[in-house]
Amino acid sequence: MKKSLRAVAALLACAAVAASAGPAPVSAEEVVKVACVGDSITAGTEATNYPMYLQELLGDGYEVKNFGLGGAAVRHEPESDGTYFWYDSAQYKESLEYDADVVFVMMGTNDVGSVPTALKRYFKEDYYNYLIKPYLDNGSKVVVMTSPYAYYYLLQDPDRINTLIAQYQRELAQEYDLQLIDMNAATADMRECFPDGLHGNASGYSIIAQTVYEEYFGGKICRVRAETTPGALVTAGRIGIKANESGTAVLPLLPGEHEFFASLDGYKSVYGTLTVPESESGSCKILMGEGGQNVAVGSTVTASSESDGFTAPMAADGDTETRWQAQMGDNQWILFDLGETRMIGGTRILWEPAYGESYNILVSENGTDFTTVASVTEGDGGTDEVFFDAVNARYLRIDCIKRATVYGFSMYEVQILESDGSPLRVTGMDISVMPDEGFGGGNLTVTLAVIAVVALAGFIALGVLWERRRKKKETAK
Ligand SMILES: [Ca+2]
Repeated sequence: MKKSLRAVAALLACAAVAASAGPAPVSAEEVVKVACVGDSITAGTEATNYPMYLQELLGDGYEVKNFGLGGAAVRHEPESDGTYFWYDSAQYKESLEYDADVVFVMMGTNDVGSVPTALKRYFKEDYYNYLIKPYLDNGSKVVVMTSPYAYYYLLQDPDRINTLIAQYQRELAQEYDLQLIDMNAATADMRECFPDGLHGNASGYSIIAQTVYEEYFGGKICRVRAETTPGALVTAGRIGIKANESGTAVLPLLPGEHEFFASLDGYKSVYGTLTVPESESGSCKILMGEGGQNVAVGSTVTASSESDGFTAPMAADGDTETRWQAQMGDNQWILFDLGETRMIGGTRILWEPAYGESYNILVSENGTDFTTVASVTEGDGGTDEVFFDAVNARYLRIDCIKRATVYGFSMYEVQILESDGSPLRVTGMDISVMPDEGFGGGNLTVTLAVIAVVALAGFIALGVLWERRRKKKETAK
């Protein structure tokens, strides 16, 4: 970083830090050095780890370094060859030499294998004498963090981390008068953010970084309560939380705009922009009507052609292993007769690798006069979800126009999604989070019901754009 920029940033940092418990930079010319010490949970991966996100949050004026080492533990005991795995490690030495202003220590998860009597004997003592004291002697401030909530551990009962280890970590901070960040509490009830039970995904690590940012650096985090359907995955930026049994998902979010996506129950979803205000907490309500059930199974299915015994009804038998296959060639169709008129709002096509690049979806009430409700021109196979304005229809036909491969069009399954008139997918929504009186704050509540119907063309364009942006982001990490 250039010196002039650094000076300005450090001044700003000074102001931010002064209001919290953070350290004052030695001079305006210097950046605040932050060391993150810990095990594989701190190390993360190159693509995603919490120190990286913390750096992003703090910005210029701060330098955050990751000293995480997989397998590192608190216990100060030599291995059979006389070396100390963590205490002899390059990470530990470099973290001391780094001479940080503040050191965040999140260690202890790997000590869970120690028997309770041994843990009791060494945990706090070794933690202080060998892990913390050298940093304090260096003049660094040390912040102790409890281990993130453990949901699964291959060889151990994960609850021992959440009870025993976390308790020792809390006691340690208290006994030695060190600031504590209770990461265990901050990461409870978010199983989906810790896929292997211990390590975070982008969401989990973002939450860890945000917790440090909020609790130590005084950063502003708003807790957004989304009310939706139980089990729905609600995603804003990198944070993704599943709604609980009551349909509530609480997302810790930075103020500002976030790309928003909520998959409500596997059929219905919402894309949009979520605007989070500068308040402690707030809520948004994401409501979609009933509907979305697949009504195609058991319908009468015919097609322009079949081949090799892969018949048309196999595309709607409810079995994702069986499939319809047309004879080789473009311009084929498959027709579903639901037996009675239903209100439908979308289809989900599960393509076999021989997928269609372009196709139209048409509906009819009488089987003679068909109306095109959707056109897909750049299909990429896999699962295609195509939503349209709710329409009454007994028949649905897919006109397969152009193949993506030399083989005949082939579909494992076509799901026809029922609608109650409300859209199965809403996109381009602006969702505002408002301060919520009844939820953790003391402010006003405004909830927003998602009721907008978006034109089909708009959906396809935005939906595809959003997906692309997301993919681009993923690969850019
Ligand atoms: Ca099938």
